[in-house]
Amino acid sequence: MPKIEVYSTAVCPYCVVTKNLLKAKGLSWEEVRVDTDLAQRDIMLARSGGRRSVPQIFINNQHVGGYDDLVAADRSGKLAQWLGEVA
Ligand SMILES: N[C@@H](CCC(=O)N[C@@H](CS)C(=O)NCC(=O)O)C(=O)O
Repeated sequence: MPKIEVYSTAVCPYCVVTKNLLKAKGLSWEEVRVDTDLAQRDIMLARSGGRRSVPQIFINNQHVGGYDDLVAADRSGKLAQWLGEVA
Protein backbone atom coordinates (compact mmCIF):
# COMPACT_ATOMS: atom_id res chain seq x y z
CA MET A 1 0.00 0.00 0.00
CA PRO A 2 1.30 3.48 -0.78
CA LYS A 3 2.05 5.70 2.19
CA ILE A 4 -0.25 8.71 1.97
CA GLU A 5 0.04 11.62 4.39
CA VAL A 6 -2.48 14.44 4.55
CA TYR A 7 -1.59 17.51 6.60
CA SER A 8 -4.87 19.06 7.66
CA THR A 9 -6.79 21.21 10.10
CA ALA A 10 -10.15 20.66 11.78
CA VAL A 11 -12.02 23.23 9.69
CA CYS A 12 -10.92 22.71 6.12
CA PRO A 13 -13.30 22.02 3.23
CA TYR A 14 -10.41 21.20 0.90
CA CYS A 15 -9.21 18.58 3.39
CA VAL A 16 -12.69 17.03 3.41
CA VAL A 17 -12.88 16.72 -0.38
CA THR A 18 -9.32 15.38 -0.45
CA LYS A 19 -10.22 12.62 1.98
CA ASN A 20 -13.43 11.91 0.06
CA LEU A 21 -11.44 11.48 -3.15
CA LEU A 22 -8.92 9.16 -1.47
CA LYS A 23 -11.75 7.19 0.15
CA ALA A 24 -13.53 6.83 -3.20
CA LYS A 25 -10.35 5.24 -4.54
CA GLY A 26 -10.23 2.80 -1.66
CA LEU A 27 -7.08 4.38 -0.27
CA SER A 28 -6.14 4.96 3.34
CA TRP A 29 -4.00 7.75 4.68
CA GLU A 30 -2.36 9.16 7.76
CA GLU A 31 -3.84 12.47 8.83
CA VAL A 32 -1.44 14.94 10.42
CA ARG A 33 -3.13 17.82 12.19
CA VAL A 34 -1.23 21.09 11.97
CA ASP A 35 -3.71 23.14 14.01
CA THR A 36 -3.30 21.06 17.15
CA ASP A 37 0.39 20.26 16.68
CA LEU A 38 2.46 23.29 15.73
CA ALA A 39 5.64 21.23 15.39
CA GLN A 40 3.91 19.33 12.58
CA ARG A 41 3.03 22.65 10.95
CA ASP A 42 6.75 23.49 10.79
CA ILE A 43 7.45 20.05 9.32
CA MET A 44 4.71 20.57 6.71
CA LEU A 45 6.19 23.95 5.74
CA ALA A 46 9.66 22.43 5.39
CA ARG A 47 8.48 19.44 3.36
CA SER A 48 6.20 21.45 1.07
CA GLY A 49 8.66 24.18 0.23
CA GLY A 50 6.81 26.73 2.34
CA ARG A 51 3.23 26.09 1.28
CA ARG A 52 0.93 27.15 4.11
CA SER A 53 -2.49 26.06 2.90
CA VAL A 54 -4.01 22.76 3.90
CA PRO A 55 -4.22 20.08 2.83
CA GLN A 56 -0.65 19.29 1.86
CA ILE A 57 -0.51 15.76 0.51
CA PHE A 58 2.43 13.38 0.23
CA ILE A 59 2.51 10.00 -1.46
CA ASN A 60 5.46 7.79 -0.58
CA ASN A 61 7.24 10.92 0.67
CA GLN A 62 6.71 12.69 -2.65
CA HIS A 63 5.01 16.08 -2.36
CA VAL A 64 1.79 16.12 -4.36
CA GLY A 65 0.57 19.56 -3.21
CA GLY A 66 -2.99 20.51 -2.30
CA TYR A 67 -6.38 19.24 -3.39
CA ASP A 68 -6.20 20.97 -6.79
CA ASP A 69 -2.85 19.30 -7.42
CA LEU A 70 -4.25 15.92 -6.40
CA VAL A 71 -7.14 16.29 -8.87
CA ALA A 72 -4.76 17.40 -11.64
CA ALA A 73 -2.50 14.42 -10.95
CA ASP A 74 -5.52 12.12 -11.03
CA ARG A 75 -6.62 13.50 -14.40
CA SER A 76 -3.16 13.37 -15.94
CA GLY A 77 -2.49 9.80 -14.85
CA LYS A 78 0.37 10.81 -12.54
CA LEU A 79 -1.55 9.82 -9.46
CA ALA A 80 -1.99 6.26 -10.73
CA GLN A 81 1.78 6.12 -11.36
CA TRP A 82 2.60 7.41 -7.87
CA LEU A 83 0.21 4.86 -6.41
CA GLY A 84 1.95 2.11 -8.34
CA GLU A 85 -1.19 1.27 -10.30
CA VAL A 86 0.56 1.56 -13.68
CA ALA A 87 4.12 0.74 -14.71
N1 LIG B 1 -5.80 25.42 -3.88
C1 LIG B 1 -5.67 24.85 -2.54
C2 LIG B 1 -6.62 25.60 -1.61
C3 LIG B 1 -6.48 25.13 -0.18
C4 LIG B 1 -7.10 26.09 0.80
O1 LIG B 1 -7.52 27.22 0.45
N2 LIG B 1 -7.15 25.63 2.04
C5 LIG B 1 -7.64 26.46 3.10
C6 LIG B 1 -8.33 25.58 4.14
S1 LIG B 1 -9.63 24.60 3.43
C7 LIG B 1 -6.46 27.14 3.75
O2 LIG B 1 -5.46 26.52 4.05
N3 LIG B 1 -6.58 28.46 3.96
C8 LIG B 1 -5.55 29.20 4.64
C9 LIG B 1 -4.37 29.56 3.77
O3 LIG B 1 -4.48 29.48 2.52
O4 LIG B 1 -3.33 29.96 4.32
C10 LIG B 1 -5.96 23.36 -2.59
O5 LIG B 1 -6.53 22.91 -3.59
O6 LIG B 1 -5.56 22.64 -1.68
